Amino acid sequence: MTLPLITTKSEEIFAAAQKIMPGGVNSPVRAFKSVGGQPIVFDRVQGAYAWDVDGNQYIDYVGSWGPAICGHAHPEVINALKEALEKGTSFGAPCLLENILAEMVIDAVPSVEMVRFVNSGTEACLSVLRLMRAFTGREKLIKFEGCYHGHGDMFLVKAGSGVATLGLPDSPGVPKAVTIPTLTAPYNDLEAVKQLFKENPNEIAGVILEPIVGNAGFIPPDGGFLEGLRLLTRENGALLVFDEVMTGFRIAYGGVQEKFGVTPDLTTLGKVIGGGLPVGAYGGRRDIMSMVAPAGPMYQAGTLSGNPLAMTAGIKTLELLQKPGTYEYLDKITKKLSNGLLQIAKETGHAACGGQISGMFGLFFTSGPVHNYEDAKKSDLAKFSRFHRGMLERGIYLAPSQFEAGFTSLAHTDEDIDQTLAVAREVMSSL
Ligand code: KE4
Repeated sequence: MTLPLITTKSEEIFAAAQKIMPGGVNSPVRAFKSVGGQPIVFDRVQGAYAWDVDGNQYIDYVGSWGPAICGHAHPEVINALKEALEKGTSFGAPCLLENILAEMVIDAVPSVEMVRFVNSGTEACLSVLRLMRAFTGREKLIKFEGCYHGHGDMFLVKAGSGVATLGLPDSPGVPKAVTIPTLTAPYNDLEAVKQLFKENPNEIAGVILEPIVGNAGFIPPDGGFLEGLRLLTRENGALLVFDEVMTGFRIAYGGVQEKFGVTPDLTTLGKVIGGGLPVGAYGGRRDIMSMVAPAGPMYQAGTLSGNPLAMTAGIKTLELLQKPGTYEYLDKITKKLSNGLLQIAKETGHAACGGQISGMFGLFFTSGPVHNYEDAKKSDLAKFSRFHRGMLERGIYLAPSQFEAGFTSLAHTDEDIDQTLAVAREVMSSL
């Protein structure tokens, strides 16, 4: 990597993109609005690396926001897709591949006895909310400030991710009537949840949360928080929903619910289970899932749901993740990265906190601790932007927002981590 970073072609392509697509992107966070500067236009990815259209190579810690956990374009996934392509791209009819991936998800995720595939995490969360309401006959839901559950109207209340990045706590176009039943509490605050149940007796369908937050930056649950929510929801006849779109098959093969030993009633999934192709899923207790059409009255449908290509990529990805030592490896290299970044921040005089669990990590430029979104917002966002740009110019591609998490993969090597830490030391010394 030579400085200054040459991004001529990225600039040309992104300038043209802004004329024909809102903000030049198909998902807001990609526009680098939160960190500023020229977004990088990707040309190709492989393993732990990405190359932009100007030929610059990066060690990639976004991994398409989670799906690339086995490394980008894993040859076994690509070959499986090539084979599947010969049989067609979409059936719109039942196919064996759906059974296979469904069985794998049911075998892996403690809460899932039955599952429905959809085409995105947003669709999974929209559907699971409708199911929560259908099953309980109640309308209200509790979500947590800074948690992001896709762009469904009822969730865009103090959401995280791109909404937090863009400072749009309530997006225009969301009818007040739709968000009134959405109650919010600070993450890790059981007392606040207890109070909401007290103020809304028998009206709350359920509680939905990221069991480890990735959309307000990386924020793990405090000890007892998940267990407390399990108890509170049971006591109040409400459902507990883990949105594991980001954490599913990343924190452990069975997700946060396996690693932390707390089983929700329903779970949403996405990203990893599609191996990089569009996918989402919601699943849980059989008595609840049996309400979903056509087995039951709760309607939900999708043209490309369960399509053979996404199923194929998901099956192969989960097969790769089943190999012994997978999660130990992810934890080892990500711990080295996270601890290294924190140590370097300390040595170069920057207040910082953060951590990692398995292949998911985060770093805040604040002394912390960060227990919730309010704490996260105390970070030095300007310093994060300078850090992001400095790392980018030296070939390290981090998520372009303080309110995102970082992701490693099985393709990241010790040498990649060493290289990343060496660059981080150079950048932090100059911040
Ligand atoms: P999608 O609709 O983007 O597939 O999934 C929505 C979603 C739901 N739940 C959780 C916990 C999520 O993290 C997401 C999506 N994550 C973001 C990353 N912060 C996707 C990146 C983007 O919006 O471009």
